[in-house]
Amino acid sequence: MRTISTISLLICCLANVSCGGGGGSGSSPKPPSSAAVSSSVATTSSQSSSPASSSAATSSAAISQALIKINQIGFKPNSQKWAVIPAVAATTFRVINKSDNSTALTGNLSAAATWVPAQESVKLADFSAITTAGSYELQVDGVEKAAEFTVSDNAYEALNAGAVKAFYFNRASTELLEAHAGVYKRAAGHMDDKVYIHASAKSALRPERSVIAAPKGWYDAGDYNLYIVNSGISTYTLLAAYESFGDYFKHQHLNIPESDDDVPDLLNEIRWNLEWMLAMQDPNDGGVYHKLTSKNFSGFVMPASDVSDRYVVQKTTAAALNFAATLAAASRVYAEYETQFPGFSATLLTAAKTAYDWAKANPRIYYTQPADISTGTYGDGDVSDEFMWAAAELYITTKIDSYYTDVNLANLTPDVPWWGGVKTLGLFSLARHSAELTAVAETAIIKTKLDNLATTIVNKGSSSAYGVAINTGDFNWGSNSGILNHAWVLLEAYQRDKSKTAYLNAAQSLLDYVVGRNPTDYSFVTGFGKKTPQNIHHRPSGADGIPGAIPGFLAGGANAGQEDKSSCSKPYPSTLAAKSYLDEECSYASNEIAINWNAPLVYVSAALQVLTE
Ligand code: 9MR
Repeated sequence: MRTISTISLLICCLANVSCGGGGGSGSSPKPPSSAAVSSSVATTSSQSSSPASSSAATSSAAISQALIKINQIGFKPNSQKWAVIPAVAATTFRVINKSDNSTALTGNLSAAATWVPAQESVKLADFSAITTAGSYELQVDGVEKAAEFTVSDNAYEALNAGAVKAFYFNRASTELLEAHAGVYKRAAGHMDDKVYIHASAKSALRPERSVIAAPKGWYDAGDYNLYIVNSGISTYTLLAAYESFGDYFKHQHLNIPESDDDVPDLLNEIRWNLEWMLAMQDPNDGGVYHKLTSKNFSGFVMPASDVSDRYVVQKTTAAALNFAATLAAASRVYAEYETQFPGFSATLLTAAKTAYDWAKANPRIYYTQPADISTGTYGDGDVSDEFMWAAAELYITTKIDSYYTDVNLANLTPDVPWWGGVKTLGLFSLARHSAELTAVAETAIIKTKLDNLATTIVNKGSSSAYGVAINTGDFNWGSNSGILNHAWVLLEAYQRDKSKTAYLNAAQSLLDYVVGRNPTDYSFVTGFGKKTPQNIHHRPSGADGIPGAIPGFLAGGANAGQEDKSSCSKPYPSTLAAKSYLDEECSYASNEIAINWNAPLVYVSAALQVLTE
């Protein structure tokens, strides 16, 4: 899109420097373990600050070297602001304004409580009363290091732009020019203009080893393959962000090749992937191939050096339905841009409908990994949720009531979405569009179902010593995305009822977790925060010869499964769930990146930027 507003932040991102503030913090509905958290804002700016490190009154033996856990990006003036403090003896904290060393706030800490996923005893500091833009330091006697944080009106704009730009960095079939990619420029690879039909995907009109073209799209993750199931949820998540915060995205400039057109850059970026998705449909029957892949994962080489043959593999029901849902949603979004992309919206809708019809005629074709293929599977033996999602999106876009009937709302028990569980995505869309639906839509029930899920999440956080709505069971492969998907639920529900500030605050806490308020001390977004992943399991980041990681990518995060531990020469630092994170390239189970992990980061960072007023 044609504006030049955020170039400076992109320079910062392209240079792979820390784009966030110092340390930040968190927020949440209520301090979980104590009613004792209270604070008072200083009335004058002349009070002197205490030393940033140890208080003179505290003996060195009692000083904790553990860090204060805090959002490292910063806060908006009206964000709730929380930090997790090691359980030292102190019962109070203070906030120093760095501009003049004055004490801006003093407050009480909550009582110590143990956070089970990390077996840490901690206290919480609530410094939400700091509502003036600036740079601050949070100090607690007995904690060696103070924590820095910033407050600003545009707290999450750079993070959000970086998270979207990561999709550009993961584009297949194209050269990345220095003008857009800076030091991360690279030669084109995976043109995918000659892709073989794998034996598992053969049909009369497309026999085994016949050739199709299916270029573009985003690499799924740290590998160079593309999978429809995961592409679908990722693309929908970005579309949902656009549907929710279109005015915000209309003003975002990402410096991507299409930035000079008059289409929002987010939609330019999404279109790159939609074009690939369209090519993954067999025009002869409407079925959709599950993935486009090499037979095995490539080595850690740049795209241009991976010249292995590429295949489309097996048509599946899950792929057809993910495709149908995503393209139906995209059709209504791109209808706004008919002048720029003539016929695109209609093409998307036709493709969505034929894929859905194929799925209804082939309702139980599950992915089976062929013996000669070893890349990711995204296998799913239950596609009832995919049917609900696709039906919901087709209904919203076409207003044809029979699609609504297919949703079967009575059977939809919402849960936090992930690539294998997508029914709640349909609920999100129905709730977002409830004002435009036909008479058959049970809008009150839709809203209640969403509300109930959001309430469950808030309650989950209310007893957490870290003040976050996650527990030991949430630390699985890609946990950071699950954590942000919890926030996404809360933020969809909040937009439907803005009196529910507990939803917004619980979502803030979840973002805080991902960008620093967690036991690892990492902000899990490359290049954004004080301590960020350097060695992500991402082929271009590993092979480009440039130290550190390409910016804007969310690492998978702590994963109690530690499925990769035998592949890594370095051990995980702990067996505890929330500490099972290893910033090593070998750690595909905790330190890979993926498009479906970045997508909720885009949604949540935009939401907190826009909705925190
Ligand atoms: O995100 C996927 C995770 O839920 C699974 O547990 C894991 C193992 O099957 O696979 C993850 O997806 C990977 C995909 O199969 C291939 N590209 C990289 C993805 C992220 O690790």
